[in-house]
Amino acid sequence: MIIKNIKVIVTSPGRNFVTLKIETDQGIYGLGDATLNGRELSVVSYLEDHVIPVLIGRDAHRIQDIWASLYKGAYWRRGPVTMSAISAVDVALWDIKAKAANMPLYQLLGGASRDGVLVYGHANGANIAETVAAVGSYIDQGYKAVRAQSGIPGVKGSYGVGKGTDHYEPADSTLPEETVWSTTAYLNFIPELFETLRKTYGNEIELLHDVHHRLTPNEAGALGKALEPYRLFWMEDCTPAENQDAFRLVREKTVTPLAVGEVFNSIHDCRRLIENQWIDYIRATLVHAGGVTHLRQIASLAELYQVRTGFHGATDLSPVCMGTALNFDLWVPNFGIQEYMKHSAATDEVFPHSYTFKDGYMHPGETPGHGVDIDEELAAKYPYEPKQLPIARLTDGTLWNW
Ligand code: KDG
Ligand code: MG
Repeated sequence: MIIKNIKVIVTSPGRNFVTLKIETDQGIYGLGDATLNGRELSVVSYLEDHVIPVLIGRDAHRIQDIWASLYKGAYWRRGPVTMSAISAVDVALWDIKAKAANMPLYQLLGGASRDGVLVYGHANGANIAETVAAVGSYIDQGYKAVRAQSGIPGVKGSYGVGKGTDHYEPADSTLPEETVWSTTAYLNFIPELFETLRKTYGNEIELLHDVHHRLTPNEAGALGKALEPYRLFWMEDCTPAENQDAFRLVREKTVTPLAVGEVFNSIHDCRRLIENQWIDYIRATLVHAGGVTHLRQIASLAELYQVRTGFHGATDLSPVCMGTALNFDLWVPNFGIQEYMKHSAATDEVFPHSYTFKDGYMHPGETPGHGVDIDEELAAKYPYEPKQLPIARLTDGTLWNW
């Protein structure tokens, strides 16, 4: 099956998405997500200028060889732009292979290991009362796991808190919005949020929290310890992970489960974290960490060390990524949980899909491939809108980790 034509489709139905469409001589096409939030057009250029020309005429079935030639053949390995481009090609090729086999991708990977994919939703509010109410509304919708984020008194633009009644969408300004960070205010506040949540909803609901890289390892260890009575499912991105050894320091101080990896793009970003069992969940995703081919390698390494998957699934990852992730999740032996932030109605219309949600679990559906399509005519009605993610400064003006 020969690759005949490849398109990069940029659309912004409420937020920007980059989609790769690979067409073959047999009429089968595949879609891959190439969205890198706030840096979308750099991936478009990487694909159009450097990747597409070398793929035309290649055998679409040779996924492994194409992966290796894009990874090794560029000489410049890894990095979010390169790996997002490789991921998009890889996912589109797996979509094609599964369509050619006339089976949903999860069947091609080895079949279902479970009946449904446990997902967690995003609850947030300007204060504890609002966040508690938001968690309640997820429980009412059937969710078994909910991430809770709250505005912190005295901290302008706390991470994870929506504006007004809108869902939280961090990349909402042309130039980076400046937010403020106070570790002291945060550490003084957060235990009370989870204490209130446990008092209100009991112990059965799984609760998650994203620190979004803001703490030092020592502070993260202290927070994990303070949260132990509230039995979190995980504490996410508690400290930056460029230095993987930082997690050893956190691990020594707390038994609160640790999740990390949404910004990782390679197995080399998490090898030490996994081999040393410093983390419990790996969050690297199909869209940024090399597609199905590379994530399979990461998940297999993790399985050896009882580290489970917990893929990133924010709204800046398109439905194409979501559909592929759900196929992967249904199969992967060491599955933990999948993040699920509902896309807008406009996004769902541009990307018709077969995945469904019921009673806290999702299923990718039985459509051959990953089960997600694109309405190109509709997509063309939503032109690209330049948007960047915020930055965070300490109260004295020092630039911090957002
Ligand atoms: O593009 C950045 C977002 O995807 C990120 O801020 C969301 O941390 C996030 C999460 O856990 O979904
Ligand atoms: Mg996160």
